[in-house]
Amino acid sequence: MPKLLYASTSPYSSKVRMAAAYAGIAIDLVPVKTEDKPAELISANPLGKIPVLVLEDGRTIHDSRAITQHLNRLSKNVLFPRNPDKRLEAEVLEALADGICDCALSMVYERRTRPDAMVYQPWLDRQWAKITAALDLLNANPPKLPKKITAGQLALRATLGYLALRFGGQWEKGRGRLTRWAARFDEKFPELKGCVPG
Ligand SMILES: N[C@@H](CCC(=O)N[C@@H](CS)C(=O)NCC(=O)O)C(=O)O
Repeated sequence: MPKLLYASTSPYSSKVRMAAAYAGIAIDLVPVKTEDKPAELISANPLGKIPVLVLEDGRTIHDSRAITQHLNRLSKNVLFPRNPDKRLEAEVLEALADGICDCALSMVYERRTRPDAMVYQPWLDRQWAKITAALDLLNANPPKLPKKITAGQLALRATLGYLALRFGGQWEKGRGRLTRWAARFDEKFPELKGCVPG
């Protein structure tokens, strides 16, 4: 069985776990602490980032978007529609959701890795402005939640879970459509709730 090097708080790992579950692909979960730079992780991904999918034949796949594409091929297009326009829409939604996480993670690392006096507020503000703009766009036009969803919706659920975990109370105000979207997602796909960052 393929192994996923992951962390329960990692939004990209969360997306991939949801994608595997949604596509009905069994994976072994191997928790990893990136700060310890474990040899298994570094040999699988020299960037030392998770998630990484380790295939049975020893090949390794990163990053999370390469993994969702791989899972899509394995599942014969359960994660991305065949129709080119719809597929593009799903890929862009995944990229936007991941992009929000890139900004959020950059803020978390700025605070976590620098001494307090060296935390650079303009950098935090710049990242927060990007997150705000993306959330406003999504709140104005939340993606549909039909029975058959794509990796785009999975990515967005993972992202909102990460924001709730690290920025709880800071992003929800005025974004009721998006918070309701997450609640509706959990009602429709209760089997994926355990994959939300936490
Ligand atoms: N673009 C990558 C981002 C992966 C990423 O940044 N993962 C974080 C955890 S959420 C990580 O491994 N951080 C450790 C580090 O940067 O050293 C993806 O989509 O997989």
